[in-house]
This record gives sequence, structure tokens and C-alpha cells, in this order.
Amino acid sequence: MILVDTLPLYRRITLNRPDRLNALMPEMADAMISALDDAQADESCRAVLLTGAGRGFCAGQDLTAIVDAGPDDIADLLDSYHPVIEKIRELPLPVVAAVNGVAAGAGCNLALACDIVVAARSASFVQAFSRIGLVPDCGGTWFLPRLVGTARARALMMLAEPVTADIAAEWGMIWRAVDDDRLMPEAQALIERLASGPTVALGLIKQALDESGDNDLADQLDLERDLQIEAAETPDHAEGVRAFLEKRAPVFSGRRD
Ligand code: LHQ
Repeated sequence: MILVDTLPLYRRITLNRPDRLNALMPEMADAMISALDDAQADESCRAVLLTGAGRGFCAGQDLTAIVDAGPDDIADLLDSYHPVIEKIRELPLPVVAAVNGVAAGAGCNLALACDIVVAARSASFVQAFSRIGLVPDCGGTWFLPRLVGTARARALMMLAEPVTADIAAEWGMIWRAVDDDRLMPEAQALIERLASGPTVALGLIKQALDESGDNDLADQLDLERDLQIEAAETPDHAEGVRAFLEKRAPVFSGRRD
């Protein structure tokens, strides 16, 4: 249900149920958790790329599986999916979503959980939940208002209207929309650049941004000081400064020490 490719410096995870637009099943979530755990445990892996097979990115929950679902079934499903969202956010590596087609429901929020989202111009994002009398899950009510503001988040969630990749980029919901045939080349260039970056610092940037949601300025300044001390101790910091002074491109190892 997912494909995992181990490439030099990064992992590519491909949601792989193309005939169902990669609609989610709990087995896919379990496999994603394993793949992300493996990526984290492998010191040579410095970034993760998430994409979908076929013409869709992910159509959210497989609706054929919840026709007669009771409260316990719904809870079980979300107990499978929500750890994936948390894992993506807590992973100390950059995660890029290459959104190749429609991202709906939980599939939309899976994309929004990623650090950088690049989408094919023909892709769209839809908070489809209210169409079937549900509320957004998988972090949508946390991510979307922070990305696009509450006016747009409320309308998108209540109306369940699709947003094109171009509008999503214009609104700051995603990083960039690119021509369809440029999606994978652009995503690959992006992930290779991130995977060759100062990995520890990139992980700490994730942490700082995520914690900023709950902190006041004084707490955030304290956090920045602590994280800066940590980053400054890495060989990549020393290399970055040396490279600047020597007027050459830095060669980052991604190592902690
Ligand atoms: C699908 C699906 C799908 C199964 C397309 N399931 N087959 C909620 C509840 C509980 C716990 C867990 O989590 C959640 C979170 C959620 O994600 S709730 C929201 C679930 N997702 C949706 O409501 C979206 C449903 N899909 C759609 O609205 C459309 O398919 C979109 C807008 C995504 C794409 O439309 P089209 O491009 O026109 O494609 P299509 O509708 O023709 O779909 C292609 C095939 O994929 C089709 O099957 P078929 O056999 O006719 O070719 C669909 O039935 C199937 N498919 N989404 N979620």
C-alpha cells in the first residue's frame, strides 16, 4: 500500500493505491510509521519525500471501509492516522510533500503536516469532511488556520471547496505550485538540497516553529537561545562559517558531532 525507496541521503515514500486515489487504510498508516522510524534510525537518511502514485496524492479515509463504522471504529482509525501526523512533525528531518494530484480530507491534512509542500498545478486541496458530515481531522483544524488565517480556514472547512495548487500557493497554504511535468524534478531538487543541508539545524528549525504556536515571545526567545547553542555546537555550523570566509560552497555532513 506504500512504496519506500531508499535513495542516497533520503527516503521516498509513495502512497500506492492509485485506483482509489491512494485513499487511506490503517495498514498504510502503520507502514508510514515504520518507514519514518527507519528513516530516523538511519544516520545516512537526512530527509523524507512523500508523494502519491497515479493521478491522486491521497483521497483521505477509504470511505468503503467506514460505511457501518461505529464510534470505536472511528476512534481506532484516528488512533492509526494521528500518530503519522505527530511523527512527521516530530521527525528531526525535513519532510517534503510532492502533491501530484488531489489531496482530500485526511490526505489534505497529511500534506499540510509536511514541512514543505510543492504541488503540481493540476493538483487541488479539499477539506472534504463536511461533505460527508464529518469534522476535519489529522491536524487540519490546527494547520489550516495557522497557514491561511481563520477566515479562509473556516470557509474551506465549512464549504469543502477545492483550492487549486496556484491559489494554495498564493494563500501561503503550500510552498509552490509547478507545472505538472516539473513536479518530480522540482521535488527531487528540493529534497536533495535539504538532504545535503545542515540536518541538525533543519530539525531544530522544525522544533522552534512548532513550539512557537504555544509560546509567548519571552519563552520563544529562551527556546531560540537553547536551540542556537545546540546548533552552534555542530560541525555543520563550523563548516558553514568556514565556507563563507573561504568564499566556497559549504559541504555539510548532517552530523551532530
Ligand atoms: C475513493 C475515495 C475514498 C474510497 C476516491 N475512499 N474510494 C474520517 C472518518 C473516520 C476516520 C478516519 O478519517 C477520516 C478522515 C477523512 O479523510 S474523511 C474524508 C474522506 N475523503 C473524502 O470524503 C473524499 C472522497 N473523494 C472525493 O471526494 C473524490 O474522489 C475526489 C474529490 C478526491 C476526487 O474526485 P475525482 O477526481 O472526480 O475522482 P473520483 O471520485 O472519480 O475517484 C476515483 C476513484 O477513487 C473512484 O472509484 P471508481 O471505482 O469509481 O473509479 C472513487 O470511488 C475512488 N475514491 N476517493 N476516500
